[in-house]
Amino acid sequence: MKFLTTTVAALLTSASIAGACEITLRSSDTHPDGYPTVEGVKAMAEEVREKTDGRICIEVFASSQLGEEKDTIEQTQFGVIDMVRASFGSFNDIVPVTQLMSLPYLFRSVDHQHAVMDGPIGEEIGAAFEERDLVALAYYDGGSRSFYNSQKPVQSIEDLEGMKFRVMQNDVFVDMMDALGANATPMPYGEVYSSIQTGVIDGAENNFPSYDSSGHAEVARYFTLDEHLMVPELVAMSKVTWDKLSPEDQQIIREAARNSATVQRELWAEQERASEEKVIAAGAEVIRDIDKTAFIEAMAPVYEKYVTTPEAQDLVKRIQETE
Ligand code: GTR
Repeated sequence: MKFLTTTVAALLTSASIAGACEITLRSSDTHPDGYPTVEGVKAMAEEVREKTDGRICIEVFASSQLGEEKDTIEQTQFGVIDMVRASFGSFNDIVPVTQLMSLPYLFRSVDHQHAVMDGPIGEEIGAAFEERDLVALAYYDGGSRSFYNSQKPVQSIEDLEGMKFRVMQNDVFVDMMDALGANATPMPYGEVYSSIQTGVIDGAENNFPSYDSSGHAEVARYFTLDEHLMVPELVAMSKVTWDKLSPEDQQIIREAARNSATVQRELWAEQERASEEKVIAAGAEVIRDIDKTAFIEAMAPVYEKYVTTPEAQDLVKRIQETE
């Protein structure tokens, strides 16, 4: 009986807290609390809460609580989930232009990527999301991705031959592995740790913060810093949710999302360094002495396959020419 009373009291309390929020938006992220993307959306939530006097609350569900990335993107399209923070790589099947934005070695540096995403090209890409019932709110940093494996220190493309690597579930990354002579195993992020551990795959590829926070560094200690991908990350809102908001609230949300990108990018830079140091201290071997030019040249077939239409060629050219 006492248990019941306490439960009812707890329910009443949470109901009255929730009552302060007229609108509660659920936001999904695959990463855990403390990760820069999660903290970025929390900063956005805080600004939105302040500017709406607590009327609009954004609740961040971390650690894939609402599902794996691709599933949560679909649910966001349908308005089952209100917001999602995900890599462009997971949007490839839904928003075709993100395939081009996921091409290996397309971005030269973080500064180059910011110049592209924060300029007219970023606006253009944002509009493409809207056609798929998603409102692009902010571009976050995801650093550069490199290969890691449990077997041996990979120093060259030849070393990759025949090895099995998990990639995100999209065609560009499968073709990228083909171009390198390795085998791609597309699978959700949440399955990678056990797949490496049980030997289903030899390794995967990601940035230092993910390699660290996912625990992959524990099971795949050889990290080859080839930096083959720099994929933008996105905070998107469901168009279904967006259309229910007043123009004033939409404006507040847009601004808060933009401001949160600044927060996320600072946290990202710190986390990249911290994670690199942490995995090395824990025994990861980072292989830095590699011929990156060979990796870049090997990607030519991927560009040939995807950069075919005049529009695609023009976009890639404009990206490459952005200073
Ligand atoms: C991370 C990225 C996630 C997810 C993950 C993956 O770097 O932040 O959104 O895409 O990689 O490889 O699935």
